[in-house]
Amino acid sequence: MKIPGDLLDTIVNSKNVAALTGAGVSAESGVPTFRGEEGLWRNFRAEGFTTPEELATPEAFRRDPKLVWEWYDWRRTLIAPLKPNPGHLSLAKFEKRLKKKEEGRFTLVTQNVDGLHRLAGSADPVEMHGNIWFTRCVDEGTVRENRDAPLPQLPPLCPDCGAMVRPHIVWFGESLEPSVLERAYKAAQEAEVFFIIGTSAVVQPSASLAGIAKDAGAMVVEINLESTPVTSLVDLSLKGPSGVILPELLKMIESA
Ligand code: BJW
Repeated sequence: MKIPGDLLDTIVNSKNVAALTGAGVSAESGVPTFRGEEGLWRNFRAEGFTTPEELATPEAFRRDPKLVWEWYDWRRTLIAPLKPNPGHLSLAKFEKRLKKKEEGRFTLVTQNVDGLHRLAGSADPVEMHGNIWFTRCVDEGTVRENRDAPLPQLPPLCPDCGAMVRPHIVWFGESLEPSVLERAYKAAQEAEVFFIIGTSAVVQPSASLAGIAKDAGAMVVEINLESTPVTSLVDLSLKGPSGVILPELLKMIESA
């Protein structure tokens, strides 16, 4: 992997770094991505269900909560035994390294709901789309961790009030939590270097973060197997699997 010297210097010397990750970062752990040939969307469609875009909505949940929960229960059971890969682990190491610098800051923003960044050691990831291991009571809004996979009862019920709970996830058409959005925007606006890794960069508002970082003066680095709508704006595009590129990049940073 070749990185122009001046760009590597910027990465090595910066004190404030942010990264936005997507499903591609977890692909090498065995978590299916959403779009593309082997993506969750296409395979689910192939099963003859309603389109997943329609399924991952509050309307679908109101119409058929059991069907929506069956999908989540299947995904939770698939993800439960999976481990962070070298991509997740390198991001956690990069964060620790940066935080040792005086005033060093690293913000990990993720669209992933699988929780693998936390397992890898990332301290406080900004989970833009929620977390598949948490449920939310539809009546009281209470959020609880729930690691049962498979779940004993579908749909699961709130242990306090007996109402249904839903996955603590942001579906299409729903607003992101304001505090989460604020942290993500702040990270993009203040970063000296902004990484965008393993995302197709089509879902808003996450996809806009790279442009916000760029407009605020950051150097933007994309890591992906393929080009995306943001490739044309980035300063450096590293093509390949994040589980290979990120450890290599970390090695280059450490030996610079
Ligand atoms: C590798 C790799 C390897 C593979 N190494 N790389 C403005 C304009 C247009 C539309 C909108 C807009 N604002 C809002 C919208 C509507 C909508 C939206 O964006 N729609 C677009 C699809 C057009 N957004 C919303 O509804 C959001 N809410 C919102 O903005 O509220 C206000 C509002 C509402 C309505 C109108 C206007 C304003 C909420 C979005 C929530 C998205 N939730 C989902 C599903 C959650 C359910 C669940 O997980 O169970 O989150 S969608 C799905 O996509 C999931 C993901 O987090 C998200 C992003 O996917 P990601 O991570 O990019 O995955 P893939 O599969 O797409 O890409 C994988 C990439 O990895 C590929 O590029 C591969 O090449 C790469 N890759 N292996 C490196 N080893």
